[in-house]
Amino acid sequence: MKKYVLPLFALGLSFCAEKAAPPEPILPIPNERQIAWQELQFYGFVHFNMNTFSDREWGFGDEKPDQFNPTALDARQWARIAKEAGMKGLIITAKHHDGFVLWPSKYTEHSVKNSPWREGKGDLIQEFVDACREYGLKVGIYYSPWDRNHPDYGKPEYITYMRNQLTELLTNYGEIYEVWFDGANGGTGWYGGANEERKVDKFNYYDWPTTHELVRKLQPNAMMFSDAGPDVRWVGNEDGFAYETTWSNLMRDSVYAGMPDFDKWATGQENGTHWVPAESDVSIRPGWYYHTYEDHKVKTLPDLMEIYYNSIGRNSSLLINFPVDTRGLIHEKDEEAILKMAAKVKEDFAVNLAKDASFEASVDRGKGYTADLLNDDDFNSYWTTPDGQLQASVEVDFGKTVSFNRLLIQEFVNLGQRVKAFSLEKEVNGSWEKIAEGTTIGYKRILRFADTEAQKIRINFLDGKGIPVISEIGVYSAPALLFPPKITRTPEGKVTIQAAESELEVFFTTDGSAPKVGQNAYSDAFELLQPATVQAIAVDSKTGKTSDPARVDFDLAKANWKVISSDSLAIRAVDERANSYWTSKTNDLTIDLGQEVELKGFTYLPMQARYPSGYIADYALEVSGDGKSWKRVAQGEFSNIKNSPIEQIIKMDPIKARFVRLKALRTVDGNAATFGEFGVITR
Ligand code: FUL
Repeated sequence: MKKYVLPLFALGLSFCAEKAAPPEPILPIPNERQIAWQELQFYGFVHFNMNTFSDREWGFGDEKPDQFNPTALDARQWARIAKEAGMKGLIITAKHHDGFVLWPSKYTEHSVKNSPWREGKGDLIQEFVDACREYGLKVGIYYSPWDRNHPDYGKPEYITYMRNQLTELLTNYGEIYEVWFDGANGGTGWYGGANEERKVDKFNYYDWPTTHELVRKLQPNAMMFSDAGPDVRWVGNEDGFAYETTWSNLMRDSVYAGMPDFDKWATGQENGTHWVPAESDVSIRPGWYYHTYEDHKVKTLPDLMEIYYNSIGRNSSLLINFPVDTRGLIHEKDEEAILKMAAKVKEDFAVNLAKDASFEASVDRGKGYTADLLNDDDFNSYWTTPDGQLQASVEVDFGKTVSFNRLLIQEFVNLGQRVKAFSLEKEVNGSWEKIAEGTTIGYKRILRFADTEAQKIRINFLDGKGIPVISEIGVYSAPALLFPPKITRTPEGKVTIQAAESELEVFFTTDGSAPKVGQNAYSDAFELLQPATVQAIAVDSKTGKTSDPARVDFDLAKANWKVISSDSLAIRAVDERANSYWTSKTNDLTIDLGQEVELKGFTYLPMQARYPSGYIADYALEVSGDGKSWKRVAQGEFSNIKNSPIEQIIKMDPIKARFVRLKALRTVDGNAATFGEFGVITR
């Protein structure tokens, strides 16, 4: 607070003054359940179920309970890691799209009760709940409405089945904080042996209002998640990123789970009728389920920090997934990654430079709503302006010059989300210079910008749905992160390793061993035609800091490949550039590998451009020795490719081939097939 020498009578007056009337809320506002939930911010997902053992992302429904057999399952390990990472709860996949259930449900045989795990006497939901309670974590349940195992899926009987199972889950395991209804539903499946496609009317089939009522009755405090809420909504991507403009308001009556074009709604709407805040979900690896071949694709610290700032820093909660492995444990690498992230978040927000600064507003609403409440660490106290005063600014004087690169703002959203535009300025020789700006704030907004120095800053509230009502303002100086270098290879086989900044040194290996400081320094691009693993670290010799290692598993270089097509652009499918792609009018890609190879699989990267089209959903791979007679050697589905367009890795029995052809049997949207990048696996 600014220190004034006040005449005694003025002090007396200000002590007697009544607290001013609070501002009117602007609807919609969060209810009590949502207010309690919004404080959680960060919690975890556990994807562990049949897919863990079938090595899939989406099971077809024809898997057998005896495949489910973790060797060292320990839910306490999951809870310990989540707790150490600062998560407030965990959500488990009680039933995924393949229909297998992790508890001994009365209503199905497709359950742990018929698996070898704990000799069929286990109840994984119970073990999970016990572990979470021991570590003080809240318990959440993921339940897939789509069920590719159940014979009745698509018929009214299935809805009764679903409600019976939800009743078991929401009655027998104590307090549940979030019930997660996945939006993916309807399509091909085993369905009790029918092996067919079942389309459902996503708006009407589930009769959601009745199911919601049931959940409310059994668990009045549970938040219900789906693409469209009712309590918390999907952020519209599986990257863990909310948007520059993110409203918690949503036209809830016109959105529903699994609707087409959901992306349009993902940012929320300024004039949304209901309070449905966003939740950003993302896996710590490319896939949601565990695959050994992703052991070296665990997100790096810079990846995870990007996710943190783009979710929690953009008015969203963050749900990070652990793909628990076949032992039944969170993999060591995933543990290491999440704990590094937790430590970095702590480091970035270790000192609030505004804690002892003085705050002065251009205007305030009077006693009880003054600017000194902006750094009192109490979300429930706030600064606001008189009615009608939409524009205002707050000056922060640090008392001395400080260096900073983060601004954290919280809006008191319990009275509705308001701010539409704000900016941050610093004082330079008596005039104001803009540093950063933003649109929405919401529960929490964090702006990042380059290191800058000032004694005084000013936050300007420029536009809003009503007067600004602000709980907290914090200023931080986050230490710089050392990014792992980028490893790339041209189709001709030239490998380049590039550090994020030129003054960093790079050390690398190509023999599978870990790179070490001082050994094998990188200077120039080198040739690598055969399959090999390249790993590299960046080192800052001034500070002695070392980055996480970067790693790329290269297969055969594409130097002698020929794409067989009359379209000259087809080369883009094998140009080793993730951002280029080719649209195939014939829905296939044919390649002459230039030599006979022993093929052990292939990779397909869907196009990565902003507006996706023609992702392959169902594929076939054919091979040939002469380019004339062909043999189909693999066929299947790229599960979840629509929401998670990551590189698809398909392994198969070894086969000799000189020519390969990847065919799209179906694309996600029915458009001509697109190819971001195609590769072969020969090792
Ligand atoms: C998606 C599912 O299809 C994925 O398999 C995963 O469970 C993810 C969290 O939601 O819609």
